[in-house]
Amino acid sequence: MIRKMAAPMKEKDIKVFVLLIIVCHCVSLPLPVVINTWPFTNATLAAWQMLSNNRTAVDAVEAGCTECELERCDGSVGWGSNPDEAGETTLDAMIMDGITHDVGAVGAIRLVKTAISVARAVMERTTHTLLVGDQATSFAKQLGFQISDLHSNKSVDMYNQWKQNNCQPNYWKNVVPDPTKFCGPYKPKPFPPSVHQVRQLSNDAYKRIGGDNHDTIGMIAIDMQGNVAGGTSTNGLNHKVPGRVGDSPIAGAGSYVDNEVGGAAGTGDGDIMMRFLPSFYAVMLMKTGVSPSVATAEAMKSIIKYYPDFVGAVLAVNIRGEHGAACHGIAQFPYSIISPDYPQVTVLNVPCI
Ligand code: SD4
Repeated sequence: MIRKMAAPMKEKDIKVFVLLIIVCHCVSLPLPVVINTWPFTNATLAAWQMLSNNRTAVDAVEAGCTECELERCDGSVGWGSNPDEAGETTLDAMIMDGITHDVGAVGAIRLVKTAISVARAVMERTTHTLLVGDQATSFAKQLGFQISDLHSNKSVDMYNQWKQNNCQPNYWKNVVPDPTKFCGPYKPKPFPPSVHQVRQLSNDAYKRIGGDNHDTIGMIAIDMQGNVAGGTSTNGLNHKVPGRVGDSPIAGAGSYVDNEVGGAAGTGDGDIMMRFLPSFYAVMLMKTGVSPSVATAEAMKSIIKYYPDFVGAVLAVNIRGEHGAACHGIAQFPYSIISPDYPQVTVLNVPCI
């Protein structure tokens, strides 16, 4: 079979072609973009201001998450809320740079209010990815971050009420005394001897996100150069076992970005989410050409299959500025966006699966 070869382009045609590509590129790329979980619109604006000043996506994500940390968005981000079982508020945060795939994160960091900035310092001043607990605090102190008490009247009240309520709810199982009725300290309850243990899908503890503890900020920014960054910040779950680290500082769980694809971020029951890496999964699906809405829905479905009572959401944006989200366990999930298509910060609601 003889194939017809295209005639070689003349110089003038090439110029028109290049111009067309540039125009198409601009038309189909509504950049820059900031998108984040929940109606945390001040955070969206803080990130947008960075991008408007031609700063990087990483700067934007840090600024947006910092805004939420200091504003203490919904009590779920920043200091002074959601105390752990010892009455202390600790923070989880991460930041990821789509250019390099560098990640910095802190888990259960104590005594520092601006966890996202410490996460950025982990990324930029070490070759590590995640620092945790007291040692993360020492790292921050060494680099000059301010050390402050993260208690507030609210967190002290929350803790006292929880103690008065026999430490309910909590996250223990298979211990004595019965954790659904009593406070600890707990001891392991012996398991009955079994040769072939039948593992059943658990539905016991996973209705525990609600009210005060479901509003982590997860943010994706794409800057004027088309570079992508993602980040998260949270104080985790109310009355968590001290030392617990959630999904938010785990790359691929809390957030994930790829400069050639876009990014995703999650919020919800992190103990479950980190078992499925929903942000990574959504980005990998988008890489195959799947839309952000479908990619996030697939990521949700992969979790619900095993945890039908799961509560949470994932949002995603691709480098063409298309965005979407999926959620489960609540009626709808609001997310905030600003871009040339949405010149004012806009809160969009998606109905949940
Ligand atoms: C966590 N994923 O620590 C966080 C909590 C959260 O919306 O997102 N709340 O499990």
